[in-house]
Amino acid sequence: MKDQKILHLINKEKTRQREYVELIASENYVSADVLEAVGSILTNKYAEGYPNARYYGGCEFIDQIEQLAIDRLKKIFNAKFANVQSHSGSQANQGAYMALLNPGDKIMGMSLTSGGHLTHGFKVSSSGQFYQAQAYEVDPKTHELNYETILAQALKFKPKLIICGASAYSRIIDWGEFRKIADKVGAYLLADVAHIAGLIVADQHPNPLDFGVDVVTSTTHKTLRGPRGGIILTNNEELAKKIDKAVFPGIQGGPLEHVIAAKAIAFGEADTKEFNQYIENVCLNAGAFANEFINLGAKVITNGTDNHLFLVDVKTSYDITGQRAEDLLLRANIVVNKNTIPFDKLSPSIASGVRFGTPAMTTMGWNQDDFIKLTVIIDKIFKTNDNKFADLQKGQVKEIGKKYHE
Ligand code: DSN
Repeated sequence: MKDQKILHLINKEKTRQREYVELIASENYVSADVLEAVGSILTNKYAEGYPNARYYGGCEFIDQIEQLAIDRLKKIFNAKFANVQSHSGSQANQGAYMALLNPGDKIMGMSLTSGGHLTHGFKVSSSGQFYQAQAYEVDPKTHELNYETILAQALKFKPKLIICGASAYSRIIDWGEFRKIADKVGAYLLADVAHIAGLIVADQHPNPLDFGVDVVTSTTHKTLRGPRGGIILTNNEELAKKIDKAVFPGIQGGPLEHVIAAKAIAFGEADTKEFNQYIENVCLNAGAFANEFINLGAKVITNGTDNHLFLVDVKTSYDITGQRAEDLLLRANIVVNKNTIPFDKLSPSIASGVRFGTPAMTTMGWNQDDFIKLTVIIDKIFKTNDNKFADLQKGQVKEIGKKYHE
């Protein structure tokens, strides 16, 4: 690379990614093939439109690449229709909303503090500004979804769209219950499976398409372990046509075909026994990780996890904020994100919780034993709440991951 400034920074980031323990639940390490496709000459090509119906010449090979991505995605999700052009998960949601709604329509999604996403109707997001949004919460006692109270709220609010799916919810989502609620109020149902897409593909979480969910959106870079990007799926032909129109030309121009090629590769990788085993390990590791926190006396939201992530209430458990916890762990080469917990009194920029996830370190080969050892160190760091002590834990943290770097 000729640009020495950028090269220098990329190399610094490469070292950071190798030396830090990555526990951000939405991050992962992609394969060399995915990386190669993202950095390929496909980035040179404009291809507005869809395979065999483009607004630019010379799309012969691009068409085949995008069609492969579509076909592979349909196969792994057992879906009838797929759009692979969304640049991100947020744009997948934006595209799906444009296909299903008119400005001003009512939508209902999970609140940010209960574990929902900004694009599920939060006030600062376009989803909260273009549509009349009302948030549902998790149950105040169990912190799990309470389908009865969501139904009662939906009957009152009468949304045109109900959004299910989350960014920080550690339990199985019952798509069937959501379908019943949507049917009772005559609403469309959208499942945003960005976090659990890999689990669905590997049969570790039910597939919303098996329960009649109208539209499924996702990112491709979390548990699915592909490049950064978005996708939209449906089994409804009419909706599929509307979705294609909404994505292009509705909200996007030229698709990122280098990213679409990388998506195709990741979908192929996800269609293997090795990927199923990987996802099983991701979930086993998360279970062991959460249980060790509980054994050490910490408060884990919902008292455990069914998936790849969980939240620790660090305010109640250790009398520190999520921000302080994040800062302390960074000193020990551990990367997490502070996260609000259900009914959090602190703002998202300080937060009372930390979100822990296992997808990235499981890709690096970590097992349950490694996560248990790490929990003991994290627990001590939080209990001690001292910068110097946190700094000193770096060596022990490195020791756990050492065998995977040799
Ligand atoms: N999806 C969010 C996360 O879980 O990190 C980012 O938007």
